[in-house]
Amino acid sequence: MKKTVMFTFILLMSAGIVWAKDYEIQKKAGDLSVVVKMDKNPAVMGENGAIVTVKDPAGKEVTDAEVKMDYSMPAMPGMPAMNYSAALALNGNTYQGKLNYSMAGPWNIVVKIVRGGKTSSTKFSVDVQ
Ligand SMILES: [Cu+2]
Repeated sequence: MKKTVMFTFILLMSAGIVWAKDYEIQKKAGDLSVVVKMDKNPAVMGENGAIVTVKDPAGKEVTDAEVKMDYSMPAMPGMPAMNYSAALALNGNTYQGKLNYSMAGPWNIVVKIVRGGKTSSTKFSVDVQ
C-alpha cells in the first residue's frame, strides 16, 4: 500500500512537471542565438507572455538590441490574414512582452532583432489551443 501511494505521488509529480513546463524554443538568427520562452504551454487564445534571450557568438547576452515578435495567421475561409506585432522591453538580460492571439489554430511567429542597424530574424510556429 505504502509503495503504491509513493509511486502514485511520484507519477503525479513528474506529470505535473511536464505540464507546468514553459514552452521553450532555441533558434539561430544570423550569428545570434535566440531562446524564446512562452509562459503558456500549449499557447492559448488571449495573452501569452514571452521572454526572449539573445546571445552573441561569444555566448554573451545581448542587451543593446531592439526585439519584437511579429505574429500572424494566414487567411482562412471567412477570415482575412491577421498580422500583429509585439515590441519586447529589455528587463535585465532578457526581452519581455506579450502576444495576444485572437484565434485558435496555427500562428507563425517571427522574432526580429535589430542591432547596430542590422536586422536578424528567426521564425517558428505555435498551435494555439
Ligand atoms: Cu484564423
